[in-house]
Amino acid sequence: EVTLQIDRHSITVPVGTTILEAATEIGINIPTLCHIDLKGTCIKNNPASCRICVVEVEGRKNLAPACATKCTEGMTVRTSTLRVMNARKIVAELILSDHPNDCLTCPKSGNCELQNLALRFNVREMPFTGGELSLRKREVTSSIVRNMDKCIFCRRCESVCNDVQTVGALGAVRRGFNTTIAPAFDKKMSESECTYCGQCVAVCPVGALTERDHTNRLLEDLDDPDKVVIVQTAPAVRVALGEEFGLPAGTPVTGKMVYALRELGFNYVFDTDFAADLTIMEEGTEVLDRLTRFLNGDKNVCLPILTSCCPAWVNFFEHHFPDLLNIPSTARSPQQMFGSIAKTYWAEKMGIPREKLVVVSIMPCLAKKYECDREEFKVNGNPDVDYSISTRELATLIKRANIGFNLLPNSEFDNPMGESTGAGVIFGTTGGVMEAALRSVYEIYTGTTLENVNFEHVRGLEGVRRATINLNGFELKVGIAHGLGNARRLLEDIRNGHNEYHAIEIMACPGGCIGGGGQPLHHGRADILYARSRALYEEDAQKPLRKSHENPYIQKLYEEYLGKPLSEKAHMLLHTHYFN
Ligand code: HC0
Ligand code: SF4
Repeated sequence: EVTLQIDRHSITVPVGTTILEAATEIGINIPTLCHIDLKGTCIKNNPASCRICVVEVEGRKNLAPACATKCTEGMTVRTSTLRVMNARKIVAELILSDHPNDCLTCPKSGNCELQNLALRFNVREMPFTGGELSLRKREVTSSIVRNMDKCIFCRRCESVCNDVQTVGALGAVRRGFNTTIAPAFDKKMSESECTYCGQCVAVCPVGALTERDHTNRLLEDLDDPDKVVIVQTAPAVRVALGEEFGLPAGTPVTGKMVYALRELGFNYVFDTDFAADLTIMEEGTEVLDRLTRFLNGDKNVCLPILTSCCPAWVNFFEHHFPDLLNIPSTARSPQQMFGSIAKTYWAEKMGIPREKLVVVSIMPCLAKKYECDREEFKVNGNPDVDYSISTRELATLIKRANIGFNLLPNSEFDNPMGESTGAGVIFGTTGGVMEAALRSVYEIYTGTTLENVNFEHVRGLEGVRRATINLNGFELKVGIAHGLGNARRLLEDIRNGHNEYHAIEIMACPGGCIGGGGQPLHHGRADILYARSRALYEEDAQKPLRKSHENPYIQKLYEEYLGKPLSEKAHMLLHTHYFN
């Protein structure tokens, strides 16, 4: 341990602690820009390049970056002398000298870390402007918008794309004034190996990386009297949306959200969690099917089975593991199952022609925008899910429509596609899909009632987790990975024949969907992810039904329409195939 003085406080910290970490512990809020470190997850970037966090260390001539300077015994640190404040302000002014001055119309306005710093440092003039501005590429993909003029070279996106996700779609190309962050050879993102996980957007401090915005398109559809516009909301949205209205992270706002969606003008408000229950029926049956064949000595059965509900993960294995395409479950994601059922079963029941029906999804995810645009999820060019809106986009719509969110009463989802069990709710956090599957697989396989539905071993934010479940003497081994880097390690083991699992859940985003690229920005705070995850487990615990196969509307859907899981009709509507 070392003891040091920071401003007027004395503090003792373990050896290796940085000045920034020590200061944070005693409530001193040193500003940062390039630095990000979500403790307890793998999201980290610390190039110590922006120099916004400089402090004075007694006995040293130069100012020191707090993010990269380790505390030493007897050190005296000053975080807010005039010299320090002026240095920070000059750094901000220099960054602004090569940054477009269009804050008013920037999609990041109000949420931009550079803008916030300019405000905090009282920047009132731009002393270094007037020179040339670097002109860099803009690109609009199905999910992500790149406006590299706004890039400040913090390298956060590069760190998450390369180190956390191991996708390698973003890096520095060209030199000097012409440097930009882009796919290799300055190719388009849409032509690169980008999975659209959106983690680059989640960490970008400025407006260089943002989401493809569909809010205007939605407002036009809602205004069109010839269209029936219905919505499905993903599990992770309800525990994060409140943050956009000043509520603490992890405040469940399900009822207010449903009410707000009705106010916006949706004709029916449904729940993706219903389709999550449906996914468990199909995927769980696939698990049971492969296990039974395995136990009967079938040498050709593919194990482990991998979940397939995260489109960035699907994109990742299609690009990087084309030799393993027969391992993942063929089940479509809940978003796509919902769209497919809505535009067949439900539309037929309601007598609504397909071309009049608009299915919108509210997702914590940017890859979902890409997913609903995939050709295999369209019928004669008409998509099962027309488009997807992020949690952040929904918040802006609610604000634009003058809806006083915090004062709204609760409203219930419509039926039949609004009813879900607790199993569907926990899909939104890492480990939740596996836990939901285990609840059903256990009961169906053993024929006995599961007394305790909480599989604590698969919960938490550890990068890779494993658990063994006793099914009437058979030891079912399951694994969970979140973050594509962790997924890659598991897949490489499988490819090399070192597999210990029967089933694996993979979600691309650290934390699962609660940490998705379309969520309210966490600005580097891991406690926000923990709070959202906890809230989902609490919502699950309060549900009267907690096992997908007990959802009465799912049972009815099979009786009236699909027959049974993995039936021919279920295959046609609820399953897919993969491409490389
Ligand atoms: Fe997710 Fe989903 S849990 S991927 O993160 O499986 O986006 O929230 O909607 O589809 O249900 C996202 C979240 C979903 C889907 C569900 C799954
Ligand atoms: Fe989207 Fe969830 Fe996958 Fe992230 S983990 S890419 S939010 S589906």
